[in-house]
Amino acid sequence: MKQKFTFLLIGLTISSLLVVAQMSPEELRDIKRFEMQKDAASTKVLNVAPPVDNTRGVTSVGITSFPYTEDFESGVFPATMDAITASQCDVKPTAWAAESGNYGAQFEGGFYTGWAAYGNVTEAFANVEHVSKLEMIIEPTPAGAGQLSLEFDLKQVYTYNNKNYEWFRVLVNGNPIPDANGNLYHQASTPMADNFALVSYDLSAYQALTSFDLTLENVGKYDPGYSTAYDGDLACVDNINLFYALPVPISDWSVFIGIILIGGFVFYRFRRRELA
Ligand SMILES: [Ca+2]
Repeated sequence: MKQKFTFLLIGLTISSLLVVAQMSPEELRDIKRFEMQKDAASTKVLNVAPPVDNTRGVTSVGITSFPYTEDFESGVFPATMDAITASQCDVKPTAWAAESGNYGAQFEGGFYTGWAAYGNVTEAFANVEHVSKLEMIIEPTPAGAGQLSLEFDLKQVYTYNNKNYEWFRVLVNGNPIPDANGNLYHQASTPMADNFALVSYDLSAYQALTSFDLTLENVGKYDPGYSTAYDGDLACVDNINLFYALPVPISDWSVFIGIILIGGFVFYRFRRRELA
């Protein structure tokens, strides 16, 4: 029994040392500062123990009417969205996450507990403590005219110059789907200087289904209160739009081709006159 306990103690010590070995000197300094702040009952203490809920969202009201838009301006999540958080993360409407208006949805990390070094998206989302989600149930039947599409504005930030501290993706029925550019996940390209960008998803492969789950999912290491030097490991989402995209009508194409032809003709006449 005593021997087992010793092995357990050695195992725990080695795993703690491994976690510490992965951190930058700056990060280690902030851990110390955070502990001191906590002792001094600082106002910057982060959400140490939000409610744990890792189950699929089943309480949200199905989205049946399109276009469906959500700009988070009511300051609370609508009945059509389930916010699901684990122990070291959160997702909530905040002013900081707004692309426009007063609110956007802010996905964030927490404390370093449970975080390891992640080299790819699968490893990162295998984390169980830092993953937060917004889940929707889409009921497209009967399908409208055009291709069911999803768009929203996305901005991400990360801490300690480590872009692998923050990852974001979209899933249908639990499977990651690519955006219009083929990206199965998103990461910021700078720690804090990225702007909001519009991301688009083609959902037409699912529009014949009676219903499907649509999930916006984030995994991030730290929350915004952790370090004064960084904004946190966050994904900010605003202006969600679920709609049926119509193909460009043929009449519009003929106008476009007509402009090119006439433009070419005018240029030809101009050149001829110039050469004459
Ligand atoms: Ca907004």
